[in-house]
Amino acid sequence: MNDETSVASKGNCCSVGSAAPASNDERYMSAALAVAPAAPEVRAELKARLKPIPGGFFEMGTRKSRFPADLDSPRRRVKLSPYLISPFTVSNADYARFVAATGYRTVAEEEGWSFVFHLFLGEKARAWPGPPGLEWWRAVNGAYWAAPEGPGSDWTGRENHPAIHIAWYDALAYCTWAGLRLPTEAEWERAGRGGLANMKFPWGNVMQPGGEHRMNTWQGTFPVENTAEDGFVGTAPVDAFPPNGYGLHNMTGNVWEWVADRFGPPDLGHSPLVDPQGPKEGMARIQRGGSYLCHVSYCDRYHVHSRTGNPPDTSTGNLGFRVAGDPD
Ligand SMILES: [Ca+2]
Ligand SMILES: [Ca+2]
Ligand SMILES: [Cu+2]
Repeated sequence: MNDETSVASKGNCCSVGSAAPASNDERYMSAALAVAPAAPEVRAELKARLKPIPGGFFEMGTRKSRFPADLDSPRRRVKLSPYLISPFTVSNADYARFVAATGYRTVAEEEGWSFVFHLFLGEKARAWPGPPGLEWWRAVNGAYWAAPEGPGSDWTGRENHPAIHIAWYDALAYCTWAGLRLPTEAEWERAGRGGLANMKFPWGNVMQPGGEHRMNTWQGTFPVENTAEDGFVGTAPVDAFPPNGYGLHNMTGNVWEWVADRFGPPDLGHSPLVDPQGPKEGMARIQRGGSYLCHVSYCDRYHVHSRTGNPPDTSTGNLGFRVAGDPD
C-alpha cells in the first residue's frame, strides 16, 4: 500500500485504496493460498452457517448510475446456479479464531499501517493531513483488525462486529482456511436483493420505511458530525437490523464487503450472463454494499447495485467481507 489513492476510489467514495499494489501481489497471493486448512469438523461447522440461495435469473445493476465511473450500470439479465452465502460478515471473533489457528498476518500488519477514520482518533492524529479528496482518512501506524483504531485499541466489546482493516488477500486467506470462497459479484448482488426485483435496498425502495433505520450509514454532516441516529457511530454488530428476504443481515451499510471479481465494466456480450466471474485482467477488486461512512451528500453507495473498486492490498476501518460456498 502507499498513501496515494486509487483511480477506482475517485468520485468521492468513503472508501480509499493504494496506487502501486502490483509489486507485492505475488507475495500476498501466495501467503493467502499457503494458509493451512482448518480441521474437517471446523470446516463443516463454518459451512453449516451459510444460507442457500436458489439458482435462477435476476436483473443486475442500475438503469442510471449516479457515479458512472463505478460501472454499476446498465441493468442486465444474469442467470446463477444455486450457491450458499453467509447471513453475516465475518466477525472479529471469527477472524480471531482463524488467526489463532494459522498465525496468519494481515496486509496491514505486514505494511505496518492502515486507514482509520479521523473522528476515531485523538486530536493530534486528527490534525494530520489525509489523502487528497479523502481527507477523513488517516494512515495510522499499527492499525489492523485487532487494533482497529491503532496501538492501544482492541475489539473488546466488538466480538460480534465485522472484522475490519481486511485486505482482499486477508479475506482470501480466511477462505483458504475455512474451505469456503468469496462470493462472485453477481452472487453478492442477487443475495443482497433478497428475492426482490429492481429495488434500491434489500427490503424495498424506501430508505427508512416508517422513519425507521434499516441499516448502518452516516447521519449528520459528513465528515465532521455523526449524529448516529441509526444507533451506530462506527461498525454495528453483524446481526444488527432485520435480515432481508434471504435471511441476510447488513448487505447494505455497516462495512464494505470484498467480492471475488476484479473491477471492470460488466460483460454485455451475452444475455443472460451465466455465472459471471468478472474481468480476467486488472488489479483492483470489487467492494459492495457501502459502509457506516456512506451519506447521500457525497457517497450514497448504500444501494444493492452500488459498487466500488480498490487494489487488493487496500485496508481501511470500514472494509470487511462475507463468505460463500457451493451446495454439497
Ligand atoms: Ca451509523
Ligand atoms: Ca455491508
Ligand atoms: Cu460510501
